[in-house]
Amino acid sequence: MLVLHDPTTLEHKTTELLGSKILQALECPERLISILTTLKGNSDHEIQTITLKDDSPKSTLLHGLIESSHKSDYLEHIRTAHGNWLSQGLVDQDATVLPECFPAHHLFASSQLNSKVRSPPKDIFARAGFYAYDMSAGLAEHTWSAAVASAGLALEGAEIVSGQHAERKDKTIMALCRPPGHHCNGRMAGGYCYINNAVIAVDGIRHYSKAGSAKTPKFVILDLDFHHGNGTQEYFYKDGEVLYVSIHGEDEYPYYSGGEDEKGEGKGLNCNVNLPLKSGSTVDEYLDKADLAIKAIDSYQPDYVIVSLGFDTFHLDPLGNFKLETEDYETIAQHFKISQALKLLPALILLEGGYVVDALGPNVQSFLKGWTG
Ligand code: SP5
Ligand code: ZN
Repeated sequence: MLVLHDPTTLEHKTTELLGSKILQALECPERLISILTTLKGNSDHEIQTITLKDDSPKSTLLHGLIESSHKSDYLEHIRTAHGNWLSQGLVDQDATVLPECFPAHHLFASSQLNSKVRSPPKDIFARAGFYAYDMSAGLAEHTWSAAVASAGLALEGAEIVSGQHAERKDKTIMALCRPPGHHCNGRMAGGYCYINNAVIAVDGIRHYSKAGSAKTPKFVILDLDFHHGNGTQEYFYKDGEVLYVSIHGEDEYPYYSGGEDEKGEGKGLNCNVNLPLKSGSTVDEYLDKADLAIKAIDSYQPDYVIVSLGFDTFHLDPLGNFKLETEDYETIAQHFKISQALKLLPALILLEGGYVVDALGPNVQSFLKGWTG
């Protein structure tokens, strides 16, 4: 399989609050090194290294897609906050900007105060809390450039799977996105996510497919990260041309979304399928949910498949509580091929989470083996 990587994504390093401790974030560059090392030793895969040149047409397209799907004041914050803190002596060059106060709108009974917590504050510390909803999406020196590069990999994949790339015509691609994207809703960072790569993939394919067929394509986003992709769900909730299907830990982070009763709204009604799975679940329980996902996907009849692929479903993962083993990823990926859509359609696989560094390479390799058959 063609696997896309951009070295710029390795430069992003943050600290986070986890439990009661400030630690090096579990979402670290070594995760990608593990994947690259394993896949380089496997002749079934071709790793293509990409670096987007500033002011190239693709970079301009990428920034356009990011700006049309994410709020401009939010993006400016992600781009500039670390530099602003640094120039005011508030953070060291190699340290992370983290929030200290969040706008908790439910604390205020009156609607006047409620509207205040919805407007960007002037204070530099307050702003860090306004544009994030947790303390796992801090801003470091290279966060913005890495997040753009990560989204750039999703766009490169979109160009290829839509058949509009000059050289490559691959039907299935994995983009080694880092930082991940599925918790970002376009207004706030959270859960290690700053730009939603699945959103860029869909909007990218929409852009490229305009050059091809007249028909507007339908998408399925299959989200297999341990955590519910609240950001992706929110972005497409009223869309209707994107089916979001997620298998994730029940009642786990991000805590306020992921219920079965979240079905989409308006044109998007019934285009959102949450399949929460109990703590301690093994591959057998996982496959039962996969069958429900397949049913929803095949009755929707999509044209493209985006997979938000996380490996925090691994039994040793510090942020998950499923009991999947390395071999299970091959079984699961192979099982999804029962679906006509997943078997036949162009598919773009995007990396999301997965925090056992040494297992990550083998787990990705196992999944790709099952997916390619
Ligand atoms: C992309 C992705 O997988 N993001 C997940 C971020 C989850 N961060 C919060 C996890 C909450 C863990 N709860 C406390 C654990 C103490 N050891
Ligand atoms: Zn996750």
